[in-house]
Amino acid sequence: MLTPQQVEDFAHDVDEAFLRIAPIDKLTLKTPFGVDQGYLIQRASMARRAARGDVRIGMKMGLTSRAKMQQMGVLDPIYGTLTSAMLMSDGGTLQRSAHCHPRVEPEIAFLLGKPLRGVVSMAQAWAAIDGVCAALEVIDSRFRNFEFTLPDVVADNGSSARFVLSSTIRPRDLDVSNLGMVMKKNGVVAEVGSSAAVLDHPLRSLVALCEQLARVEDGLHAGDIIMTGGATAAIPVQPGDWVSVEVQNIGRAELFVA
Ligand code: 0L1
Ligand code: MG
Repeated sequence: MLTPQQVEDFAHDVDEAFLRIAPIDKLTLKTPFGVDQGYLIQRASMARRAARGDVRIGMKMGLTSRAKMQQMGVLDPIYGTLTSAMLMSDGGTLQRSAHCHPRVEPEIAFLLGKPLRGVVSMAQAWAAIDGVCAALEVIDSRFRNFEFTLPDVVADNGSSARFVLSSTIRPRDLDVSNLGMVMKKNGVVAEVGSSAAVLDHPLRSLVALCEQLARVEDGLHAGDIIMTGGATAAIPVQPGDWVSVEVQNIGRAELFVA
């Protein structure tokens, strides 16, 4: 169990690594701690960003694919906060030098039209969604070589860095359970997957997020953007790269790396 001072110190360490773009050793090397303590550190480090004017605009889910869960030896996905500074415009430019070692993964994002709290059914979760987008998430661990334990990556806000959304579609009868997803780098197919890779159905990611937030008496707000999790492996990017995602029946989003 960490003391409040240790939580603050770790939040400072991870925030400094973020600000200085200087990866650090995983926090648990210094003092081991559990996932719940990781969320306390996450909360404290995001409070530092909020104090600098960065505004919460939604939540991300991570480790939602079986491949990533097996790799980390976990049964549950993790969550992090999305802020205004992370949102890129579609076709926008990612500055490589502003990140430690960015990787990009294809996702489906939801826009909430209504708040969601507690244990909700898939039907209730779907009814709260106003829009669906194709999305790219840029992940960028603040830990050296992406080496971390589960509590570390939770403390680091799920390696979140930036994200880009396609235009929104609102079809009530869209089935998002098994949509083809193609991520291209420089016009060449880099990864192919299905939305089914996200907990078998991306809506389950939203339901799981509500359950996890309920444990800390938190919930989702109308207007929140929810990134449901990577459908394929994340790919590293370098200056000059151009990455796009196309999601069947939804749309396309892209970013450039400078
Ligand atoms: O969005 C994600 O699934 C990333 C979760 C953290 C693990 C990683 O950095 O690969
Ligand atoms: Mg992701």
